[in-house]
Amino acid sequence: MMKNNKRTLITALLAASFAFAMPLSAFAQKKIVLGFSQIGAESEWRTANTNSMKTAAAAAGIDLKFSDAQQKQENQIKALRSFIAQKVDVIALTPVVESGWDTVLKEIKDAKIPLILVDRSVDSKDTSLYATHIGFDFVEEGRMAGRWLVEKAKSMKGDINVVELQGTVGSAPAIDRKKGFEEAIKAEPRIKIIRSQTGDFTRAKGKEVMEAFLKAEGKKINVLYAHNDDMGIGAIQAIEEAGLKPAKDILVISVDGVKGAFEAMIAGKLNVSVECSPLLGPLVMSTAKDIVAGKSVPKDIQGKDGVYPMETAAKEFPNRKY
Ligand code: GYE
Repeated sequence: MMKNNKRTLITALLAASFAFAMPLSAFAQKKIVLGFSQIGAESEWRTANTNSMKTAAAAAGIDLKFSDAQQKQENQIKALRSFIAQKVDVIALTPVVESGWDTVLKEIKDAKIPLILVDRSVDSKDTSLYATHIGFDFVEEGRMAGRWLVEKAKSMKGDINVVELQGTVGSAPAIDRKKGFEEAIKAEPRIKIIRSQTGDFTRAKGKEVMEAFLKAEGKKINVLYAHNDDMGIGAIQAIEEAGLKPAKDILVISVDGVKGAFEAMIAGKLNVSVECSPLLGPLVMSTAKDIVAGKSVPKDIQGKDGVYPMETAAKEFPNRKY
């Protein structure tokens, strides 16, 4: 009798553990679906960032639904609503501009889909609208660019006139890189920003706006500060076409640290690039997995920054991954 009871108990336990194990293993095998609203393909940085996201998703076994917004916030909002309708597991958003997200972010929250902000951030007061922001301190990047110039100014005479190529109007990196640079150059009153305009983070626009700067100010310009390398590289062409020497007649400072910038530094045409690594993919994927697994993640995760002056470019070039 005792024996029989024991056997029944063991059989019941076995059956129960199978019943639990089956759906658990089925769950473990279910791929995480991640909807990613990317800005577009405005720069070398952005292309490297998209590649990093796609490669890392594949390596992590995450099903990435990629949407390119062609620089338009309205396209991003549409993509986000479609991710909600598809009931994706996690949403990643790189917001083209800082403002105007509260309504759609609230919709994501109401749908109980965790949101990861990637690279750029939003100005929403309610930080419960997103799980985390994986990005950079753009203000500090601007400061690094400014500090480089303040140091350089020690070997320069007279007024130092700067023209500035801003990134996309209303975007976090444009607002913050301007702010940080202005803050740092206060240390040297001879440094003055004489013109500042957007070049939309693209080479073509950077060149076009630099041509206009040169037309208006000519030889008065001592320094160009571009919020990204692409605009800096476009502007270098404009400087050369105007018969001037970039990095000599006009110092050139830009941000990103992309391959094109390293090539320009090695060619002696760009003085310094502040690094802002676009290779965020692996961090985004591991964070998405942690969130789905119910682990708590930090509210702000920092990517890699640094300063690369032209003198270090040739030595660093073989180590560059983007
Ligand atoms: O610097 C620029 C890109 O948001 C940090 O966007 C990014 C910026 C990057 O277009 O090249």
